[in-house]
Amino acid sequence: MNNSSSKDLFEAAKKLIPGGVNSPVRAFRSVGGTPFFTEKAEGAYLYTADNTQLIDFVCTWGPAIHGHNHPEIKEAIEIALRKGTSFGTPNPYEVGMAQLIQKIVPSVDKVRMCNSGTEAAMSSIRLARGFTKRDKIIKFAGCYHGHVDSLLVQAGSGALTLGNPDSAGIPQSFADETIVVEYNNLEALEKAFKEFGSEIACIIVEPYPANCGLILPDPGYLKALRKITSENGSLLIFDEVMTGFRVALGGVQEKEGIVPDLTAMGKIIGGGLPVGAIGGKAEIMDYFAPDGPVYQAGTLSGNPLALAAGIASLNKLINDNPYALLEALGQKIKGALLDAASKKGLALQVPQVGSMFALFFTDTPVRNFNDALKSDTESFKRFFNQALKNKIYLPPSAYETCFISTAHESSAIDKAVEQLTHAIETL
Ligand code: KE4
Repeated sequence: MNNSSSKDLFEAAKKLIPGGVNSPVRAFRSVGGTPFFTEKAEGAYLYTADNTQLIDFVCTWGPAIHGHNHPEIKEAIEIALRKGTSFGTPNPYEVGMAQLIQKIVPSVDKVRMCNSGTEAAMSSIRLARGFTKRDKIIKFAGCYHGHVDSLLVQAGSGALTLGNPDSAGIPQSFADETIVVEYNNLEALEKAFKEFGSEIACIIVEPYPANCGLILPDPGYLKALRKITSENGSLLIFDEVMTGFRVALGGVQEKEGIVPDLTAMGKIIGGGLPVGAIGGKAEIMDYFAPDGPVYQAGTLSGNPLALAAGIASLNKLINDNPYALLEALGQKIKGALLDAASKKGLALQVPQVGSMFALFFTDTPVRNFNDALKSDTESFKRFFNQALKNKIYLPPSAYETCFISTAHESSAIDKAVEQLTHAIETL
């Protein structure tokens, strides 16, 4: 299929791969059109099978914080590759990675590596249940923690509901153990603990929900999650698969000064290769087999290539400390979008923190998933497609978050500001 167009590749893919994609969001279903196929990625750019160069604000959904195909990460992989791809035994990279995460993430004494954010979330709730000997878990409407049966559970209409499966193939009995609460709604959370407190093993939360667009916590909200879990003997799990090492070196927990009991991690710590990790307090982590009774395993967990790439990525973050730059780039994009929208009299919210931002076409601030659902997704679809025509690639869904890399700093950010402004003007 070399030198084939995206259209031909997609036709072939649809005959062999469900929906023609290996992850649903890539199918462009909510924005229409045919997804482009990427042949190569470098810095802030994707190069498609149609010989188009796009400025990329997806950054492979988070890992590419230094831009795509960074030479230092590539070199680390090449050095590891010379020694082999996988051993199935402990290897020195696992110690190196665990030392780095323990040094960087405030709440982490010990780390268990796995191969995806889904596995990290799944294993962390199993660990919480094993440690507390309780079955119920609380998640928040709009938060996504990977395709874990007990977390693919949607809220009902209320601010607090017992879960309903959010996918076919999930028994109601699995969803029955999941309580879904509205984010930023303390009253609903207190009600859940009043009703189920002694049964609740954990809260799992994206501290900055970024899978329903981007939602930021009310002042004091995250501290309240810490307080109510401690008071009820439940664990607080931060799912920092996206925010970890991105909004600050130590993630949201460093930025907000909160110490969760467990943290699910992924993306950046794999430098673009498959990775996930669970980190937390030693007394809890030691419940994982082989020391403890909670089973968790993986053939490729701690893979030397993925960890070599992740270690290089983390060391670069430690050495370069790019967070002020990433914040400035995020604010530049946010300011340009809001200026263009206000000149056009268009209702637009652009929540932004560091190198993460999202767009809600609505005139009211978005504080929870219900607010997000009220935003105008048709306008987002038109904006997405106009931006793509202007060679800017945004996440192909109104309920995702955009990512900026340090590689955007040079000409890419100015070009993107110009083209995104133009896209708003044409709406
Ligand atoms: P993975 O299993 O996809 O590595 O991670 C699951 C996951 C867990 N927790 C959070 C907070 C996440 O954002 C994710 C995955 N993020 C999506 C982007 N919204 C991945 C993109 C996709 O599904 O293709």
